[in-house]
Amino acid sequence: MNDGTSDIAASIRDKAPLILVEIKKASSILLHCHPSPDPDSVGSALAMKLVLEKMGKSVTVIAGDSPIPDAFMHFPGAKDIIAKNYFEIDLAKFDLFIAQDSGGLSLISRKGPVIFPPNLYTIVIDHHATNSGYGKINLIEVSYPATAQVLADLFSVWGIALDEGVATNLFAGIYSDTGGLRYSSVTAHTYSVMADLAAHIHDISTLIRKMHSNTPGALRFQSIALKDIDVIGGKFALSIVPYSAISEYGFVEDEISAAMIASFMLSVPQWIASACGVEIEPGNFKISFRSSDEKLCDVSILAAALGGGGHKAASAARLSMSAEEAKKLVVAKAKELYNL
Ligand SMILES: [Mn+2]
Repeated sequence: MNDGTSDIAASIRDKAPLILVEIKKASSILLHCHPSPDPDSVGSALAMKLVLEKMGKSVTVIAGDSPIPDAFMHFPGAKDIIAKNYFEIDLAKFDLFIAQDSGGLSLISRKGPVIFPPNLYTIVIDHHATNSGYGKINLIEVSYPATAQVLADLFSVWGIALDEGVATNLFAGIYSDTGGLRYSSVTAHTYSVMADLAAHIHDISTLIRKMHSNTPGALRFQSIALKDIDVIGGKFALSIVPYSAISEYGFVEDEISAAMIASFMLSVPQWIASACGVEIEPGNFKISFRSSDEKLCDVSILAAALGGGGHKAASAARLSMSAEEAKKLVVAKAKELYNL
């Protein structure tokens, strides 16, 4: 009989006891959210916080470089997140830092060079293939679609009894990082984990409805981003949103999700990959890439070619140039890398 735990990745079984030893030694633990946090970042931080507090630890979650979007404030424990970045806290107060869902030091902060003081033992828990392994212990399971799924299995190996707070945060993280269980990184094991989590959530439909919520501003942004789509070789959809559109409508950060647009464009079956670039400030683009078929089109290669990184099906980069140059560059690189 498959009890659902036999599919837990070997890396998690191997590292779980080592991580637990370090947690038991620690008294004050720091967690963070990555810049432009998504539900996997926030949900993983909050789930870990709730579990560590049950172990009697003092835990601080910092928001990091970006504010926590209002849309995530319903995550259990979200109100306790401290609105500070890595450079605004006294690192001497902590003896353990668990960096989650962050492939590199720039995902801890972009406000300066991230250095871990000697008092701060660092554990990395992540699922990004591009993770350099910058911790003393690195639990990086690249076959998993979300850090929250790594945590769900880690907690299961530790024998932690789930409660609604932990389950809700992990469910939100996995649901979001899989595009609502749509991406190819989703396995039967993911569904098994989600079923376990769902069993502890009393109103699952309300949670899912909240995960799909919009604001009027976000809808307006979507209409603008979807207005002019370039399709390269009939397969690769590209939307570039210039700063003029952002400033004209006065969009706020939560409303302008390049990742959301890139994912949404894949609802057209012929478009197997997509990119959305948003000029968040003049000459500065945040660009997200998505692929519905990572064998035909691995978008981590394109992101890497543009100085970014991520997964085969979901990646991102930053570009410093004009909207015209950004469009030209992405078109040229996509044509070159994918023979479009
Ligand atoms: Mn993630």
